Amino acid sequence: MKMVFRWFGEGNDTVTLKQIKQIPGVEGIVWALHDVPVGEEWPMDRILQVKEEADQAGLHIKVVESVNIHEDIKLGLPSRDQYIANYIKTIEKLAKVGVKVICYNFMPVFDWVRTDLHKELEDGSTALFYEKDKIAGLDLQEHVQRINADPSFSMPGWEPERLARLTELFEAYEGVTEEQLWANVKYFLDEIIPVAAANDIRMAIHPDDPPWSVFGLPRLMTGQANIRRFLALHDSPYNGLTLCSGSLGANPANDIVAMVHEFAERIPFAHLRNVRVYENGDFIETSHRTQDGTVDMAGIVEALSQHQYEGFCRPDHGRHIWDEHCRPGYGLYDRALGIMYLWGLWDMHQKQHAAATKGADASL
Ligand code: DNO
Ligand code: MN
Repeated sequence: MKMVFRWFGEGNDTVTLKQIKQIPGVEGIVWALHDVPVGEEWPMDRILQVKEEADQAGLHIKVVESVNIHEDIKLGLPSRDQYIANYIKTIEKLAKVGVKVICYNFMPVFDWVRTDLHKELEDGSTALFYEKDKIAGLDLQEHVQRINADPSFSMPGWEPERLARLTELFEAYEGVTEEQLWANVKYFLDEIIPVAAANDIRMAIHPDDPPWSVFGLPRLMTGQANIRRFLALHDSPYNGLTLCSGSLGANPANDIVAMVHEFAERIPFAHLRNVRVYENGDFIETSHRTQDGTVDMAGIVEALSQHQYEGFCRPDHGRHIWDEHCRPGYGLYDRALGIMYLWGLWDMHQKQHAAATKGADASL
């Protein structure tokens, strides 16, 4: 397991590269050019600038999250070919600087959805919160106005230009069924996966967050059966999954340990975090410890260890603790604590595995 840490870039993140380097076992950053409009080709000089900064800090840039997918690709519009051509050029450039994994998602209109970015937990820390009924009864237009008035309601991944076009987008998605979305993702993969393979970059789709349909929009990456179907669209190691335990874990019916066992070879990247799901379907992002939420974190790390997982892993989101002011979900402290918990679980299993292997060797 290779530990990496998401970093939003100089001037765009409260955490510094120096701090990241001091978290035990972190070898690289998870990065993106967040200000390049979705669909455009990433400029090489900007890519090189991030490489230079990371090099100086002693961190690598092998994992990118995300090269976002233009809405026209998801909608299957004729203009998608141009956006796919741009995507291919970006893949080729990223390969030149040593990128090995590209995380992306195929969620219509929205990336992750929450109703409160600073919900207080019992210990006085705050975390991202999702109230199921609120979303089910949400007036979308009102919510857009709320974000326009106070951008802190927005999220990384909710690109401003996307929000501005919201009404238009909703009209465009009218009548787009789940099956059409499957056809559109297949079209994208048919073009992209051969390029990714030629450039030795593993594409890693992120599950939908939350893993069910929101605002009546179709969603694909919601559970084990659909992930299986997705991976079978291109049976190649370059067509992979970002195993996000927090996203998938928001639906308690998802057995993430079983997913690790089934998909291990196809997981180049894992997001490991916990959530607590309440009986009414609401959920909150808790600390990483198994007992603090409803996701079997210990079981997931054990399963990864059983498969001798060699992919990348990041602690994903954390709570806001110790009065830290940071991007919602992306503070230093709780994510660093999460990393130490993940290492603790991992090292224990690896040590047991090494002892068992040695024992087996000795008895030969
Ligand atoms: C994930 C979130 C998302 C994620 C994208 C991946 O854990 O932070 O914004 O980065 O869905 O494309
Ligand atoms: Mn995630």
